[in-house]
Amino acid sequence: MGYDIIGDVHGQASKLEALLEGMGYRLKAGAFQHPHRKAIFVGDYIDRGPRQVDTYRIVRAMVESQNALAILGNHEFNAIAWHTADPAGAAQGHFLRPRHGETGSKNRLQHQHFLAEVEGTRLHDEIIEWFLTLPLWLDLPELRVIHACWHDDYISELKPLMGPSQTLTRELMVRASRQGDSVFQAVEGLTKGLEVALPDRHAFLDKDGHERRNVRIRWWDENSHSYRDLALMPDEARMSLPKVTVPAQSRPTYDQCKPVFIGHYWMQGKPVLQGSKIACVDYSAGKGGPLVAYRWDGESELSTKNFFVAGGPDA
Ligand SMILES: [Mn+2]
Repeated sequence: MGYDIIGDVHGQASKLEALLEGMGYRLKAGAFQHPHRKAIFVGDYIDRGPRQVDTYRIVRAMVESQNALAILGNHEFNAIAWHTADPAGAAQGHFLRPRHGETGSKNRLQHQHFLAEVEGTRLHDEIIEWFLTLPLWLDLPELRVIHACWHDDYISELKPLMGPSQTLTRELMVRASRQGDSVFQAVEGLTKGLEVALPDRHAFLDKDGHERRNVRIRWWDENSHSYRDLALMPDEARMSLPKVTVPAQSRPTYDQCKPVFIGHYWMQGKPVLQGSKIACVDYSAGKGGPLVAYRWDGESELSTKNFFVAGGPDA
């Protein structure tokens, strides 16, 4: 069985249709299908794009007809949290993802295209229920898929707490929404990427002018070692970081036992591998870039030739 691992769609249903058709999938009985391949979606189906519900319908129909597998991205996690009453503040109308105040406005803005299509409808509930059925990762016999970072310790911590097939339970949703809870850290690490604390006294100002003492890193990059080289941030801010080695215990080393596919990182340019067994398939379809897939045919060493690009850049 060949797998086509598809990047973050972010409501760009037209790009998704073009990509699937370009790879030989055809719409039959309501679901895109291929005679001898399956699609795997790396998460982030919603937010930003013009066809939120259509994207959901395409992906769900493929999953339910066994033409695709799909995992949870941080945008689906946020959507569930937005829609779930906080048991500690339900009487005050609080939700797991804040809807009020400055944070609430920021959260609503990020979610606005999705809310514009579904807010207050029965369909909204239905979509959230379906998001809760999505696993946080796939560990198939031949390959792995996770939205942002394959991290053995976080995975081992969550596994015994999860529902069948690596899904988030309501209880886990609550813990994953409480900063300081180990479940929060694990879910955030897996779906948003690995964050490391800067060494003593180092801090930088983020794009909103807030002081930050943690940075997200390119966890897959085994050739770089310092905060400055590993940090994921605009070059100008990055150059202010110390050329000090990130401690080995703060970084996962990928065990290389099989290929792992990720999304999430808003890559640009021509698709490249992150390692011989690591490939990111997110090329910013949600921000004007193309939707990208990796067409996997059983190889244990990945090849740049197997990236498939469709539907971009935006006109
Ligand atoms: Mn993401």
